[in-house]
Amino acid sequence: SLTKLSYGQRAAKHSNPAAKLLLETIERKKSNLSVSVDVTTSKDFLAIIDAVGPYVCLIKTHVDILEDFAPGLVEKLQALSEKHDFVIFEDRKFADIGNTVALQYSSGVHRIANWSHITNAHPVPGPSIIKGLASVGLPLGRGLLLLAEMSTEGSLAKGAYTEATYAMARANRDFVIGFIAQQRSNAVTADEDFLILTPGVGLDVKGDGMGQQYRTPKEVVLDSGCDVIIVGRGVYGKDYSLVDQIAAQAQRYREAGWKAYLERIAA
Ligand code: 5BU
Repeated sequence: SLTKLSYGQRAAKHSNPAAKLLLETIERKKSNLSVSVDVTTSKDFLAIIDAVGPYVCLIKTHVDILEDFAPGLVEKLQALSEKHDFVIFEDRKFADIGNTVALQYSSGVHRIANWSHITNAHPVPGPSIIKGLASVGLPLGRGLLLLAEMSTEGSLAKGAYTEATYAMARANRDFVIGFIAQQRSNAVTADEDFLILTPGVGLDVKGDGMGQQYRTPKEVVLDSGCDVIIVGRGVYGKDYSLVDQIAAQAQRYREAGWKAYLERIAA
C-alpha cells in the first residue's frame, strides 16, 4: 500500500511537478516537516524561515497577514527557498467562483501563482474552483491541495462532504496533488497517489483555546497515514527573537515526524 512506499519511490512515479518536487525534497532532506510562519512583520517572517529552513521540506505562508508586505519580500523568500532547499505553500484557501479565484491567484498585490509551488482551495464551490485555478497554475507547473478536512473543533468538512472532495480530486489529477486532511482515507486507493498534508500538530499542548486541536506527529504520520506535518506555534512560540530555540524546536519536530514515517514504512 501507499503508506509503505518511501517518499522517493512515490516521487519517481508522480507526474505533477510540484508534487514531485515536494516528495523529492522530503526524501533528500529526510524531513516531512512543514513550518507554518504566521507572523505579521517581514523581519520576523524571514528570520524564522532562515532559522527553520535547514529542517523543513516545505514552508507554509499566509502572506496576507504581513503588515509590511512588498513584492521584494517574495524574492527574499525565494532566495531562502534556494539556500535551504524547501518548497513554498501559500495557504490561501480559495473559496470563490472559477473566474474570481483565477484572478485572486494570478493578480492582486500578492500574485501567488508566480511564486508559490503549492496552494489550496475549499471544495465548497464545486469543481469549477479547480478549473479556474488550473487555468493559471497548470501552465506554471503548480499543484493544488483540496481541503478535505480541518483540524478545528466542530468542522463541517466531514462525511459526505469529505467523500465528495476525494471525487473532485480524482477527476482533476493533473492539478490536484492531494489534500489538507487529518487522515489518509481508505476511500483513496493506493494507485491514486494523493499527498496528505496535516495541520493541527503539537507535541506539548492539545489546543489553543480558539478551536485548534493538536495531535502528535506519531498520531498523524504513523497512526493516520499522513505525509507532511504542518507546525506553526509549536515551533516558533511567542518570542520570535529566540532563533536558536526556534531552530531547536524545528529539529525536534523533524525528528518526531521522520521517526513516525520510518516506523510506518517498516511496520
Ligand atoms: P498552529 O500555530 O500550528 O496552530 O498553526 C496551524 C496553521 O495551519 C495555521 O496557519 C492555520 O491557518 C493552518 N490550518 C490549520 O491549523 N488547520 C486546518 O484545518 C487548516 C489550516 Br486547513
